[in-house]
Amino acid sequence: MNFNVRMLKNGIKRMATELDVLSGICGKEKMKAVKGMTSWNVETIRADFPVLSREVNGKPLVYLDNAASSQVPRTVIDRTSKYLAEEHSNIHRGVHYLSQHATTAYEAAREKVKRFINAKEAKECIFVRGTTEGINLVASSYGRKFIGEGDEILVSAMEHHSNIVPWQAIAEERGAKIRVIPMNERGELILDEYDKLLNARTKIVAVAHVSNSLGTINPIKEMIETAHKFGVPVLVDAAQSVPHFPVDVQDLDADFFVFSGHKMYAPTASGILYGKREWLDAMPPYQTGGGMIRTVSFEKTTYAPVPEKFEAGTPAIAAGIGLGAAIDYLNTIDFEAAASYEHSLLEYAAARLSDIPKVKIIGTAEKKASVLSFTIEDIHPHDIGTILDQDGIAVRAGHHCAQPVMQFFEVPATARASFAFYNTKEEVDKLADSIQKVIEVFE
Ligand code: C6P
Repeated sequence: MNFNVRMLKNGIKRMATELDVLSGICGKEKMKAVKGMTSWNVETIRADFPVLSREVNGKPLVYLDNAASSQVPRTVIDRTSKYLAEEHSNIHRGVHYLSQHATTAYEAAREKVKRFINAKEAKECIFVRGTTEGINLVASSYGRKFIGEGDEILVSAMEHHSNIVPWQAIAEERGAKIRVIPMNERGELILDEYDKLLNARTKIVAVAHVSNSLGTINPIKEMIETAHKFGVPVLVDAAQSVPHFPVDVQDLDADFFVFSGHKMYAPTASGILYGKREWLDAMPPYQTGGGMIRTVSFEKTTYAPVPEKFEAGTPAIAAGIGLGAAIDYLNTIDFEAAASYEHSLLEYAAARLSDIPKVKIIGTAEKKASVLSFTIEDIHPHDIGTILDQDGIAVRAGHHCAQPVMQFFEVPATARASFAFYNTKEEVDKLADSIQKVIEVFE
């Protein structure tokens, strides 16, 4: 096809889509959101994810539980299967062909992670099973070396339990104290209070990049800069940011940066703890055993350098290679455009749900990503989730492993829709219609 004719055809197609989506919608916010959605070819992207074409309860699946676990593209499924079918072997141990091949593939995945988050060295990227394991590693290892009696650990009011409980455990063990950065009614951290909490006793700040229960994007670059003025390192829980927009650990100057593969289109049991080399070198091992040693005798053991020091035992090899494939996949799409599309979708969903009487959105920060938590008067979120499920719509209902957030907003739980770049405006409309149905059932 002639290039100009093709451009013209694409332009007409785009205009038609735009007109189509604009029809039946009113309100400035909705119009703005819809406009942002039209330059992303969501149908092409959806075709990459096999599960999205299935039905649930006789209805097309509407998957809005991406904050819990995102779906996996065909390329990742194929790469993981290929490893299991043709390349499976233990790594870092064998001289034989398969072992060397698997080692190369696994280490190539580490290199991909390094480039994806812009770490200085691949050695700074430790493979872990997920965010929970990564935070436990830092809390335990950094904590045993650097946290003592009377020291303080700063966490925020909107943390996932995985970024609270490991710190409580080490605080109890070491005689340290947890201090909490408060938030306002919109679900935004109060930075003036944060500044006041930092002091000479503060030994680490542990904060979410994006809240899984509210969707708030925290100003972590600014928070890291402030902490560094006090010489305090910062751990960023990036479980909910890495899947949704590009990140750069050097630009953020994060000391530790942790995320899970299964929320970024990779298999479960894959995840990364990034740590600045100087911290990782200074920290003792977390788990000990095979793979993390240099020499062992009954008198004395010496440890391997990073990353091996923190990777005791046989790792989740297929999952690690799958994580590399997920990064390859993200590199084939325009991730900035994906983020902008997703944001428009979130704004559209917020506008649609705000129009429904009785629905209350929990978490109205100015800067948000992916997550829309809501309640419907006194209807229990589990009932909301169950009725939506009958329409093939998957949302999460509960406390989202963030009970302090529920306590702050004085709700037992919320329903939560969380979006990925493969979700559509039509799916948001189905969500809104189904919520209407929930209200009618309980009237
Ligand atoms: N949040 C959710 O539905 P793991 O389970 O280790 O992969 O990730 C734990 C975790 C840590 N921090 C944040 C901000 C998270 O969102 C999660 C996982 C899921 O919100 C499951 S509770």
